[in-house]
Parts: sequence; structure tokens; C-alpha cells
Amino acid sequence: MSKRPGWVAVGIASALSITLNVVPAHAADYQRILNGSFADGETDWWSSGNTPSSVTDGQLCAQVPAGGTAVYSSMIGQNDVPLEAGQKYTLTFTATATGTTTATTAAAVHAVLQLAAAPYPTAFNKALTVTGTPTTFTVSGTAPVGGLHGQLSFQQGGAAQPFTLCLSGVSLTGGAIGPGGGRDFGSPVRVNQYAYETDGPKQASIVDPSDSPLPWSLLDASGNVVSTGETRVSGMDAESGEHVHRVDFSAVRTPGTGYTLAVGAATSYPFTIEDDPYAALRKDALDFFYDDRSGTAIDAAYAGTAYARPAGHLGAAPNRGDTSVPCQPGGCDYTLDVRGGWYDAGDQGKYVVNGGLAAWQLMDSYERALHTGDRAGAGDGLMSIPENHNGVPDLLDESRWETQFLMEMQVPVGQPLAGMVHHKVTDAAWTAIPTRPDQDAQPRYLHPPSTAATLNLAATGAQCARLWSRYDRAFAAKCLTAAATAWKAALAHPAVYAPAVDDVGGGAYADTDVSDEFSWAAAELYATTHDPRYLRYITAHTSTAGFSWQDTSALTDLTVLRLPSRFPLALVAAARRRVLATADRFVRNEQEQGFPNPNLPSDGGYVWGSNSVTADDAQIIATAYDLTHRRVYRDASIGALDYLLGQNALNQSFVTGYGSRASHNQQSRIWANQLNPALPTPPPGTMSGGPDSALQDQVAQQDLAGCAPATCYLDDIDSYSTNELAINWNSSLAWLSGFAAGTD
Ligand code: 9MR
Repeated sequence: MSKRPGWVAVGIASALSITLNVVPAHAADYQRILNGSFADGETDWWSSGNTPSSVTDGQLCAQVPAGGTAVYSSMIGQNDVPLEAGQKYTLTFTATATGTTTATTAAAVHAVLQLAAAPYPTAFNKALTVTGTPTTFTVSGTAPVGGLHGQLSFQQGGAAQPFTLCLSGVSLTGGAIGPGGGRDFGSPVRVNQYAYETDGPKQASIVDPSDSPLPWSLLDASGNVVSTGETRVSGMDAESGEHVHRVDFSAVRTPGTGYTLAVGAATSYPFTIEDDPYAALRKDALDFFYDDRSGTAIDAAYAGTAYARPAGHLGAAPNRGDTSVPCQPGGCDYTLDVRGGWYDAGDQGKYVVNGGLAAWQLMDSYERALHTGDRAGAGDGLMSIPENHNGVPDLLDESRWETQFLMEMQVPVGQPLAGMVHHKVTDAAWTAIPTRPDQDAQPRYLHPPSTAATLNLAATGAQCARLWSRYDRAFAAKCLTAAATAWKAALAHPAVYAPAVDDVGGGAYADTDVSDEFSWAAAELYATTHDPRYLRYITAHTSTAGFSWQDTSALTDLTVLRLPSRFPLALVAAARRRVLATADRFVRNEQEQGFPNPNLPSDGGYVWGSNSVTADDAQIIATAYDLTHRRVYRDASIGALDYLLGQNALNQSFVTGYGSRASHNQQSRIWANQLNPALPTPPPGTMSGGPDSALQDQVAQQDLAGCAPATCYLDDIDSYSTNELAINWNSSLAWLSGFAAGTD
């Protein structure tokens, strides 16, 4: 039962606004509106472009124009209201209409509750008469169809005269499932829904309240029991709020498809046991980058028909970028040709900070493969890309697509801040979902340079120079010049930060501590050049929180350990100590939690993109394996993949196409199948951002209230904070699956 007091409202007949708080008489009294008091201003509300609105003193007031052919030509609304089929919903709100309209010349306003997509199944659509006297209205109706994307709107198009409509105290109650409730994660037996390696570790988790071990059976595709054992009671799992058991069936080494794990009456999703399952995942996780390229037509011959599309952002109408992009108004007076690169994520911005990390991970995956004798990983023909028979390793070809773009973002010689790198190029305003890249009509702007972006180019340019020297000396030289120039510019401008709030039409990627980027760039530059001037800037420490686009400190250690013979012994020894200590901690996190996640945040919260935290932590564990060849580290790296592929609190594989219940509605403007069935889902091998306990989008706020951190996730295209796709998340999956594929 809701703890919220109920509202009993006096309706249209009353001239006064009277509300009484009483204890609700029935259970289905859940509040369905966010910020109905307007205490948070206009947050969660929108109004149509012809109806500008603002909030003052708890009232949202909108300037309604006269005219308009349809009643919905002027609207105020809230989206993503969860509706349940057959449930009754009751709206109350107080309204006035003033301006040219007086109490005697009343305005018509329709209160509408419906699903926001055709055929717009409607719970109510009620015409009300609003006057200059504050009046509280009550409207009820039953939702014919359920869905997460209900829309409450106030529609007033077609007015005889313009007027000001003010709303306050908006409440919509109803439904049988409380906010955040009613989620069914299916079987309590959680496995890697894709595959286990024949000779590798095989772990599962069981959600069960029992304090004693439980018998388990492994069944083959015909239902024959092939192995049995007992669970280990892991106990209460803080991140999921579940009581969990663990199962180890590593002893089973018979390849096959359609295996299931059974505990009591519950059965897992099916999975295979096979020799090298991660080769396919590595390929798909990498091919994502081709499908996501900007500035080139995506060819069906490589991407498949469903993912083929015209080139985006090559200056052809309606595109207004990226071949001659100006700075934001008031910025520089030059334009840059910044074609190419990868689109960052669900949006079509291109960000140097994040692009740097993603390119680095692809290049590092190549360099690892080169040094460890992983011929497939270091080879040509690894991926499905136009360059896969050009005699150059595909990981280099694909990363070059981004590195070239990163260099294009550098401020030209002779301009203020020459050598610095523009932080990002993004649309001036958010585009609709879906919008194919070639159909984006927004102006695009270069945002001011930042030290963080500049150091991302310094680091990846140096790495590029080192790796390309044997394939394309001219390109390698260009990378090195760009890197060295960027480094000098960063030293000259060491504290130029991107604004923390710059998130219209693109994300902020703000970072006000660049000591970690200085260290990472210095390590890469030193590894490539041996120039001792860089040495003293190598200072960062692998943080026990792993690494991310914002915190690159661990990338220093990973770079030093990639090329230990090039660095002073003391640096190598210190990097090794730190990486092993951090890896040990991540391994413990995996073993001690109910589900094998190396990520156990100190504050208990899962951040935006938590799946990349998991995969990046596993890269540190994998590096510990490369250093020691201790099996426990390889097993734990695979454990993180098990987590990502279904052995988790949600019974969810976060990788499209990999598992019975796999994410496929990640936020994307290209692959928006959820909104338009004619479009494909994201390509196989696309990793979702994953649980984010801060509930940073409206769908998450509506539907995940009270979630345990590891369950704060929805496979819904509008839940961008839990379910977007992004290059730095796929690069972490590509690195990790590459490690798994490239080691025995
Ligand atoms: O991955 C980013 C995450 O760490 C931040 O918390 C979040 C909010 O600033 O932004 C994420 O990055 C998004 C970027 O700003 C815009 N493109 C989509 C990215 C993934 O959601």
C-alpha cells in the first residue's frame, strides 16, 4: 500500500481549490507523476514549441497561442508514465486560464492519458473548462493497454484567443504495481546464457533463501543428467539484495549445445559448452565499430543488409557537418574538417575524451595480441570491414578510423590555443530517436579545446605512432607529430576544463583532474620515443576503482606493463605491484559476491555504464594473468564475462544476440527497433551500459524506484542512463573477449 496520503479533490463545479488529505481507502494509489508539485521546476515536463512555459512558485504557466487546427497543436505533458492494462487512473490538478481569457470567457483544455505511440490507446481524454478562478479537477479512466511509455498531457490547441494556462498540484494515481515493483527476473538459476569454454571455469548463481547447500543437476539438450553436485551458500548479496548460492561445474568438459542447470524445480536458460566461444564475441564486439562509423557508407557486404546505411555527416544535405564545422557561436573563427571517427553512443556526437579511451583499448588489444602470439587478434581478416584484406591488422585499421578523427580535432597552427584539441563536436540540440546519421539536420559545432582532450590525443597519437611504424610510416609520423604537439600544448595550458554542464545535443564528458591524463600520455609518449623528458610526468597510480574515460590513471600502469623493457625497472616494479594488488581485490569481489562481478563500489552504488566498469576491472585482472599466468586471474576474467552474459541479479545478458534474454533495446538513433520495427536492433555484440543505481533518466525514475543497485536496469530505449550503447563500453567488451579468445 502506498504511504502517500490520498487526494480527494473537488471538481469542476467548485469555484475554489479544495484538497483534503485522507488515508487512501484502496491499495492502488500509487503516484505516477514525477515532480507534480513543480518543486523541481520544469524537470520531467515538456511543452510544445508554440507553448513556452516556465515555473514560478510551484505553478507551471504556459503561453497558449490562439488558433491551431488540432487540440494537440498546443500541449503540456509528461512522458514515460507507466500504465497497466485494465487499471484505473485518477488525475487531479489545479488550473487557471488568464490573460485575454477571463473567468467568464473560459478556455477549453483536454486532459489526456494515453500511450504515446500509435494507435494511442487512451485511458481518458476529457474536455475541461478552465477559468480565471483556480479550480481543482479530477478525471479518471481505465488504461486499455499497458506500457512504460504512457503520456499525460494537457491539450489546448484551437483557442479563440491566446491565454496563460497555469497548472499546479498535478497528481496521477492508480495501478496495482508500486513504483519499482512487479519486476520478474525469471528463473533463480543464473548462468552465462551464451557459452562456457570446454576447459574453462563454469560458474552459476542461484537465488534461494536456503541456508544449506542445495543439490544441482546439469542436463544435456535431451534432458539427461550429466553431472550433479551441491551449491555453496554465498549468503546475502548486498548489491542485489538477494540471498545467493554459487555452483561450480567446471569439471564438466564435454562440448555440447542446449545444456541447462537445474536446482529444485528451477532451470536456467540454455547454454553451450564449446572450445573457443569468445572468438565470435570478439569479432562481433569489434564489428560494432564498423557499423558505427561516421563519414562513410556502411556497406552491406561487411555489415549485412540490415545494418547498411548511407554515409553520415559528410556535408550532404540535410547534414550540416562534419566537413566544415565552425566553433560554437562566439568561439573560434575557423572551421575544421572533422569527418570520420565513430559516433559516441546513442547520440551522434564525437568526443575526443571518450574516443581516446576506445581507440586506446582497440590498439592495446592489438599490441597485446602481438606480444602474446595471438595471431588472430594481431591479424588481418579478424573483422568484417573493408580493410580486412589490406595486409594491415584489422584492429589497427579500425582504430585508425578514430585516430584520424582525433587528429582532425586539433587546433591548427597559427590559431589561439594551437595544438590543443577540441573537446567534442556535437549537434546543437538533441535530435529525435530514431534519426539516421545522414538525416541529421542539426547544425554541429566544435566545442572549446580542453586539456583532457588534448592529452587523449597525446596518448593515443603516441600509441598510434608506435604501432603503425611498421605498416605506414607516414601515418605513424603524422600521429607522433600530433601527439608531441598536443603534449606541448597541454603543458602550456594544463588546466583548461570542459564545462561541467554542457549537455544540450551531446554529453559533457567533463573532467577537472587531468593529472591522470598527463601521466598516461607521458607513459605512451615515453614508450614510443624514449625521450627522457616525459619520464617525470609518469606519476599516476592504478586506482582501486579501476579506470574510465574520466580516470585514466590505471592506463599508465597498463602501458608500462605492456612494454616493460622500455621503462625504468622501478616504474615497472611499482606498476606490477599496483596492478596485482588491484587485481587481487577485484578477484575477491567476484568470489565474495553472489554474482561474479569484480566491481564492488565502495559506496555500494552502480554508476552509469557500470558494465564497462566490470569489463575494465576484468582487463586489470587479465593483465595480472599476463604477468603471472596464474589460473585464478584468467578464471576471474572469464567470470566477469559470465556476469555480463547472464550470471547476474537480473538474469540478463547485456550483449545483443548473446543469450536467451539479451539486451536489444539499447538507446540508439540508428538501431531503434523498439520504436520502429522496420529498423534493426543494435548489432550482435553490442553491450549495454548496465545497472545505474542513481536513476538518471525519467524511465528509470518511474520504473526502478527503490531498486537494489545491481538491478537498476531496464532494456528500454528511453532509459539512456541504464541502457545506452557506447564506444568505450564496446571497446572494453572487445578487449576482454579478445583476451578470452586469445588465451587458453
Ligand atoms: O559514460 C558517461 C557517464 O560516465 C556519465 O556519467 C554520463 C553523464 O554525463 O555520460 C556518459 O556518457 C554519455 C555522453 O555524455 C554522451 N554520449 C552518450 C554517453 C553514454 O551514455
